[in-house]
Amino acid sequence: MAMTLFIADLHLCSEEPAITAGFLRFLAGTAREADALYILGDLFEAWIGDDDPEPLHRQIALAIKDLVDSGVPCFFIHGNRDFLLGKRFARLSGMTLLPEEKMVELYGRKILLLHGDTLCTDDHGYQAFRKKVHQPWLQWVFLALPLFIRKRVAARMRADSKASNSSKSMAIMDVNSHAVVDALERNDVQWMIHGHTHRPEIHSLCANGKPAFRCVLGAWHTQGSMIKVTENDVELIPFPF
Ligand code: LP5
Ligand code: MN
Repeated sequence: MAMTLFIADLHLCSEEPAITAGFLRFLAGTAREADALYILGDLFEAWIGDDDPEPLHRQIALAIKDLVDSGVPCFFIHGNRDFLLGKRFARLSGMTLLPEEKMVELYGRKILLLHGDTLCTDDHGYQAFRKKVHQPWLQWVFLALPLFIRKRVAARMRADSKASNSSKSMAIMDVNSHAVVDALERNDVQWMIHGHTHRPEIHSLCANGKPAFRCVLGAWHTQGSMIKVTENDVELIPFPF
């Protein structure tokens, strides 16, 4: 049956080989049956430039390329960890890079796709951080730095992020309901799929004066998480690695 798959928040890194193995198995198995695969951000734990020689990156790119070459197109929306993933990695992996919000129509159903961080508008600290690191000139300067310095900056940002998250409430780190309705109404759509919050769930709400649905992908910690869209259904599916 025709189906399209969505995943997000794998946070791949060399220290978590079980997640990588789970992803490689997914790419070689389940994903082959899809009409397309959408990766909605945070595929990697941290991305400091396409020139990083980390062998894991090449391994992942080639595995995605195999899927694409088998006839399954793969699309990518940046997350807050891998917003610097660029054209070189996209070319190597055969993935198509999408803008931060993308409307798709699948089997007659219109769906808004996004990473999810832009919906967390109550997290003022994060939104200020995001605005800064999304400035093209700052990214350009960062990418021109030697790799060992970029690694240190990223490690520092990760440590600061962990420290600041431990003092934030769960509510602040979740999506803001007005931001959700606003995104649905701006795009005149009843469905959205996102990740980022690591709180897998299909929420019902109201937007454009009609029922609407917010589908949240889970992070890949000890198991995988995907959303399967078919002609009849939108299903959130956890699965073992
Ligand atoms: O990532 P996670 O799950 O820990 O928490 C996120 C938010 N944190 C982040 C930061 C990333 O983890 C760091 C990733 C590094 C990537 C590679 C380096 C690229 C460098 C590029 C430079 C141009 O996204 C966290 C949210 C949480 O999700 C839930 O939504 O709360 O937000 C923060 O921790 C941010 C702090 O709250 C705010 C810190 C204030 C910073 C002020 C501006 C500093 C500007 C620095 C510019 C160099
Ligand atoms: Mn994220």
